[in-house]
This record gives sequence, structure tokens and C-alpha cells, in this order.
Amino acid sequence: MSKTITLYGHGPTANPVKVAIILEELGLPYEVKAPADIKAEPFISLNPNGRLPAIEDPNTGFNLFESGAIIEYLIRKYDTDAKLQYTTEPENFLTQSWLHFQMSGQGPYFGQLAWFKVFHKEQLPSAIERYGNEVKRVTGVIDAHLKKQKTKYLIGDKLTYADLAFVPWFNALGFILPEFDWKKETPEFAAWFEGLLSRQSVQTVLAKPEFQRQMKH
Ligand SMILES: N[C@@H](CCC(=O)N[C@@H](CS)C(=O)NCC(=O)O)C(=O)O
Repeated sequence: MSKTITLYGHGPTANPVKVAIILEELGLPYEVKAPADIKAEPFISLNPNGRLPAIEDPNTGFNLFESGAIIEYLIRKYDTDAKLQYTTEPENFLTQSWLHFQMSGQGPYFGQLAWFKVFHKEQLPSAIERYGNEVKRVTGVIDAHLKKQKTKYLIGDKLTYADLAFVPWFNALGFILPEFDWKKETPEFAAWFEGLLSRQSVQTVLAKPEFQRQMKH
């Protein structure tokens, strides 16, 4: 029985939710904590970049930050039955490719759309248009890939941590781009995403009070 891992996160922000889904899938005990101030000590000793998530793992004594790196760590350390990964090449490397695409191609663009559409103090139509188009494009990349491969998941017919990593930001589509009819425009994506959304791990994490909007930190 492993000791409880601390996951730092608060509210519905995507990156801690992503890590929670992997913890849940692997059946690891964890608790979600909201740091008092993510830009100050003691949190910046966990993540010098002052952002969420970060984890403390008492089983190894390791403290880690950056959601993609945390996921790779959890998989390498704890996915001993290869539930969420391939043990064959090149599928194992392709899983990393998709995770890196999520980290660099999905997260930042979806995050910028949310920023310019919802939080920025001025309305800048050209910025909203640029990031809105990127969100649609990234969704279209997955749609076209699944259509071409005729597979259930991103890498063949096995669920991996890469599929799951995309879930939290896609779950924000209705919030950041409500006018995008993704069920109609990207049906292969829609079938894949709805399958992921229906997983018990995803349902459990999305329902957690720590990840709801009213949570204060
Ligand atoms: N690349 C980082 C991004 C981290 C990130 O931007 N986290 C957001 C929440 S999803 C955050 O902490 N925002 C608060 C802030 O920027 O001050 C990761 O994936 O861990």
C-alpha cells in the first residue's frame, strides 16, 4: 500500500485535473491541496515557475512540477501492469509524441483562448480569433488522425496516458468556444472524447469538490 501523494491544484484549471485522472486510473491514494500562494514560498520550492500542478510523493521523497513530467513519472513508477502505456516500440515513443503535443500544442493555445476571451481586461478580437482558430485546428488534428488510423485511441486500440491528458482542456470547450459545434464538425474526435469522458476515473475527478469553480485559494 503506497503512501498518499499530495497533488497541488485548485478549481477547474486543466493541468492539475489531468494529473488527478492518471492518479485515479492507477488507483493511487492522493489528496488535492490548494496552496496559500503559488507565487511565494513554500510553494515555489516545489515549483519554481509558481504554477499548478506540483506533487509531493512521500513514497519516493520526490517533489515534481509540470503536468506532463508528473504524468511520465507516475507512469514509469506506478504503472507496473502497463494499464496506460505500451511496452512495445514505436508505440511507447508515439505515446510520448502525443503527450508532448498535448503539452505544447493543446494546453497553451486553449489557455490563451480562455485568457483573451474570459479574463483579459480588453477585448482583442484578433487575439480571440487567432486562439479560437488554433483550438479548432488542434481539435481537427485529432479528428483527422482518428479518421485516418481508424483506431479507437490515439495510438492504436489501447487507451494510454496520452489520450487522458487531452481530456481536461477539451472539457473546457463549451466554456471557451461555445459557438464551436464539435459534435458536428469533428465527429471522430467527438466519439473519442465522449468515450474518455464516460470513464469512471474522469467522472470521479471532474466531480471532486476541490476542482469546482467556487473553490477559493
Ligand atoms: N505547463 C504547465 C502549465 C501550468 C499552468 O499554467 N497552470 C495554471 C493552472 S492550469 C496555473 O497555475 N495558473 C495560475 C497562474 O498562472 O498564476 C503544466 O502543464 O504544469
